[in-house]
Amino acid sequence: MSKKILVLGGDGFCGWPTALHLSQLGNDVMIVDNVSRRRIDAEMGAQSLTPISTIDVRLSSWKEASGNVIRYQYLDIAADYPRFAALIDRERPDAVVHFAEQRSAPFSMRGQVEKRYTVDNNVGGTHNLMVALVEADLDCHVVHLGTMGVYGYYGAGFEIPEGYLKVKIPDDDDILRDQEILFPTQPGSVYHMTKSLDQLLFQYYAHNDGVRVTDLHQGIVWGTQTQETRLHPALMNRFDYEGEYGTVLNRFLVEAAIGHPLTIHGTGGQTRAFIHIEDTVRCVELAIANPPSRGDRVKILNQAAETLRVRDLAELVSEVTGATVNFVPNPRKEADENDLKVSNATFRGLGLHPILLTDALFAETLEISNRYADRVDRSQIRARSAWNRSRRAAMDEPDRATLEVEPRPSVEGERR
Ligand code: NAD
Ligand code: USQ
Repeated sequence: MSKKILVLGGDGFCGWPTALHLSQLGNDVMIVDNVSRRRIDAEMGAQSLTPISTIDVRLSSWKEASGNVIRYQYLDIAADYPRFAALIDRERPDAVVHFAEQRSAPFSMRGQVEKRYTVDNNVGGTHNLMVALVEADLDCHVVHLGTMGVYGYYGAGFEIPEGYLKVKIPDDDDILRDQEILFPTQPGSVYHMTKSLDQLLFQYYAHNDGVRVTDLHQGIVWGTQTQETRLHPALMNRFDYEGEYGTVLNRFLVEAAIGHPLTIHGTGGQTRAFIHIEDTVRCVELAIANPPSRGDRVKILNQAAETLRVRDLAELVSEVTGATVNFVPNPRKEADENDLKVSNATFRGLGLHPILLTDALFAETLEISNRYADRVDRSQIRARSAWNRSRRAAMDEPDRATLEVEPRPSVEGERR
């Protein structure tokens, strides 16, 4: 059944293809975005690897390609509460998909301005959404893009469940009582901390006001194109590769395309969860179709296809492209080596057969990296944000930062 859906942050990397997909399914979609992501690019002197059209051209091209209309509202959901609340009250959407946050961990660690902006923007925007829904007395399903990083990366030693942890707590008589609690968060950056804070806002408003919320704990998204963005050149999705917004696999592919050594932070023993952009879009569709009931606790789903170590990822890219590998001082305060096992039982149960790095779409992402290699600004490759003063000092040591080494020989059974 067709729904009215607001896509907050619908001009971004995940939001744009999601808005197209939801529109293609016959929903009435409105994008709400303040184009802050494009503004940050301009401030950094950076640009998407792929040429992206203005939002007006994107929307007219979508109408031309599909016959469908997506409406657009320019709005800062964190800074302009009165207009945001009025929009919610006027539109009365069935669902709101919330992508509209500052999503780069390195950008959030740049300095005091970026730390404060990230907290104000992300927590403020999420809270404004909750308040606006309650004030409008609207029974609307919120689907929020959270992150795997709220769980932390310090090796739980067991499969991370979907959001909640079953624990036994001794009562006054020392009898063990069963409880289920939010999985304790251990955020690794100011950005990841805002996602942990979002969780508490959702828990509160679901309990107090019956707001229906699904929080998707998503892994690192790779790839560029989806079925819908391939329909017209002006629908092309963005592709970040620079040191702040570029995520690890997309960066490695661009580095390979321009003959730059792959920049492994530290030992490369960090294990992370990954998902292709096509599956992000599909998961949001599945989440909207399977809302919690009013009064239910927040529904938390892990949105990840597979887990890999960073150095295994580098080895994979190196095998395919012949790229050399460079172990650079890690700008981040994070575990050098960690295990990561995550349950994605709910999405699999709903019929998701996730795309894996070994699938054909890896070749498409590599092809896009090569096609637009002449748009790469090499000065934007280096990661600049350091997590603390000692990481900054290690990064600034000139000869370590430029030392090139051969790829580490792979350890049998290490790839996950
Ligand atoms: P993005 O930066 O490309 O898109 C975010 C969009 O939100 C941008 O278009 C930006 O202009 C808009 N926005 C930000 N603040 C806003 C505000 N106050 N008002 C209105 N619009 C605002 O990021 P993305 O990669 O598409 O990520 C989208 C969401 O998914 C984020 O919340 C992110 O934390 C989450 N996520 C992303 C990844 C990933 O690998 N990209 C992985 C896990 C989770
Ligand atoms: N890394 C490298 N070399 C690089 C870039 C990154 O070794 O050139 C390492 C990082 O040190 C880190 C890992 O790769 O250990 C992942 O870094 P990333 O930048 O790809 O991803 P991250 O900062 O975790 O953030 C991204 C998105 C964020 C999302 C998150 C999902 O930017 O919005 O929430 O992935 S997750 O990691 O599962 O929390």
